[in-house]
Amino acid sequence: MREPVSHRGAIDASPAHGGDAPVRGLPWGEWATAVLLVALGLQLQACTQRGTGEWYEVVSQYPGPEVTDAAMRRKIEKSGQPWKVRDHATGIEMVLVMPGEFLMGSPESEAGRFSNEGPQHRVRLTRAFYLGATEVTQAQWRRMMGSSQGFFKRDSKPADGSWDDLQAFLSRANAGIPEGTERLRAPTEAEWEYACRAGTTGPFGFKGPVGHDVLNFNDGVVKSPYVDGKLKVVDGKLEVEWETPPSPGCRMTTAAAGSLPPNAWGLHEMNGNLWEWTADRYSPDAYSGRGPVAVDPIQRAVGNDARTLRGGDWYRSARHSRSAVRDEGGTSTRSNRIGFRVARTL
Ligand SMILES: [Ca+2]
Repeated sequence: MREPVSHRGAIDASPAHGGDAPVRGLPWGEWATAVLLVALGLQLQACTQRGTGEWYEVVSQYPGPEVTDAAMRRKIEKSGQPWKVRDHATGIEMVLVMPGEFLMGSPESEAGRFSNEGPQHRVRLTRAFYLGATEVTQAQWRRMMGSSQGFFKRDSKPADGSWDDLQAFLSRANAGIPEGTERLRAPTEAEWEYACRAGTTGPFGFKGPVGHDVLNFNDGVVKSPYVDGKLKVVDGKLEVEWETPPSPGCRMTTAAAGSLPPNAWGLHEMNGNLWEWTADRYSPDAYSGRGPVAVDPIQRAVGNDARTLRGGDWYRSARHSRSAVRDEGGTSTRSNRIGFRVARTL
């Protein structure tokens, strides 16, 4: 806005200039007109970008204080891309994850490890992407689908459902955006674990001890999920028959989206709460033979191939909510323990 003079040539070519008599009549008219037209031009340019190119509105240009990983902060600020955005169609808030490398899978020394978590190997992700700051909520689900979908009903809680349900949701969210261009999608398994770890190398994406204040999990032992032969929800929580009751603070229900502390990249409830669908076909030995560095790895899925689930859930022990844990789900599998998180490449 301080450079109108350098744009005088462009103003002379503008048909608007000659018709702007009141401004031209002033001694400083040329200068004022230049300012006006440059301002109008900038506004027009901004409108064009919003109208045709942008699928989001900016929530926060710069990383919030919750992004405690200094390296990721620097990458985001250097990129010039907004850190947190809100997808126009769904209302989902998403945070920017910049490219980088990490060790995927768990080391053999990790307590509670399952064999399908290895071999641990280096992965390089070459493209920045936006990832839902939380699991998809029931309010966001209803906005797209017209009806709620969640076993523990509340707008602020995550929706649950199958891979096929997610495809229906994405189909509506991406209406009008051509296939073959960037659209909302499920994250790849590698993207999911990279974002869950957020620079950490331990069992969980958060630091400090495992507790109900940082992870939604169940540290009791369930004898049966049924009471009197059926699932019983009281005050929004599942009542079960216990073999061993859990410690105080155990929820036995989903936590509201974003209610637990974020990881170092600003993502909530990656570990625990609900399992999340990823785009990869499930293969227990997916990591074998990936070489020294796997670049943007994905197990391509076709049709009804079982997909890989990540993150664990409110019903199982913390062991099942570790960052490296991998499970599988058939595409039509619905469960009150499986939800959704969406991604989109820039
Ligand atoms: Ca989760």
